[in-house]
Amino acid sequence: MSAFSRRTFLTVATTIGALTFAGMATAQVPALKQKDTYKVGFAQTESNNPWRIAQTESMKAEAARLGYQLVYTDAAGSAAKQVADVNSMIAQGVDVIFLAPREEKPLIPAVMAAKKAGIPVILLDRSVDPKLAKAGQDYLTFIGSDFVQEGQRVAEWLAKNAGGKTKIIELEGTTGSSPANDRKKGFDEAIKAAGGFEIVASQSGDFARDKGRQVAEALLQAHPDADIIYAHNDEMAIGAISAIEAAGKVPGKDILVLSIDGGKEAVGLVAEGKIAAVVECNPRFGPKAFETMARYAKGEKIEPRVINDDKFYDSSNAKAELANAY
Ligand code: GYE
Repeated sequence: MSAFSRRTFLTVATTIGALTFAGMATAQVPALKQKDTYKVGFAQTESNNPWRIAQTESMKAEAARLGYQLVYTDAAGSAAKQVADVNSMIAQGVDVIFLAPREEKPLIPAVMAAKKAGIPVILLDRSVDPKLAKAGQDYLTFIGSDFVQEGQRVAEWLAKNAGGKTKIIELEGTTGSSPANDRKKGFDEAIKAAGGFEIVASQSGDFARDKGRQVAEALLQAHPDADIIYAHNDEMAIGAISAIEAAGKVPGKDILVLSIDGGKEAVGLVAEGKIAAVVECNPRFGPKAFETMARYAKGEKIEPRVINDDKFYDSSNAKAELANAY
């Protein structure tokens, strides 16, 4: 190669390199313009419990306060419908999509389709598989609670207050959802580290009251010596209380029940002594969701996770906090 052609080769190679890099740079979250008003999508996963209803109300109220048009869909517990809902929002040309992905993997195609269509996605309350889609690249950010920490807080309470009870039935949330995965991880690791406890059974009740009741009933029969039930949400804990009572036992005395969410009914049950403790999972997303969107439109760099603060309820504060619970 002559000196000239080597230089030409190097120039061409550098140009190709720069183009490749530019190509990768466009593989970023689509931009959002600053505008007076927006058409915004909110793809809800289901509406079968007070937590979901509080979240939807918070999103609708904030959109209305800002005067934005909200395209709202409810996937009714079906990941496949939720993917279709997001595709329909893309077709309607929304500016942003707020997505509460029902499960970690099946919603990946929806995230990628929105990105391809140039619409930024903000994940609300549940996340997607971090190996398949990344914050700041495929979607803007995840806004929600630290689920691992929620599980840890339940375990820490038990380590201090279980009073000799040790045999745990765990009622898991929706299989493949990030809160079920992380609430299990946080709890199981912390309870193991605490020592002296045994998880005698762990099964999904799909975050639903009646499923929780059925699963608790079967597991209490299989493990009559179980004296603690840890439910990944209030609904399953309330179902478990029915199962405990149907088995002729007293919740709060024979069996300690603990849960996550902190809705009014559950906080009331803490005040009554039927639930021992609840970690709140804050459902009031509206203000933070729309503020994050506005910060992005202004050109601010958005952190990959925006974490909500959660309260904790037990017999020491449940009565006083009841009025503030959702
Ligand atoms: O705990 C549960 C709901 O994703 C954090 O989903 C949310 C969970 C919440 O259906 O009750």
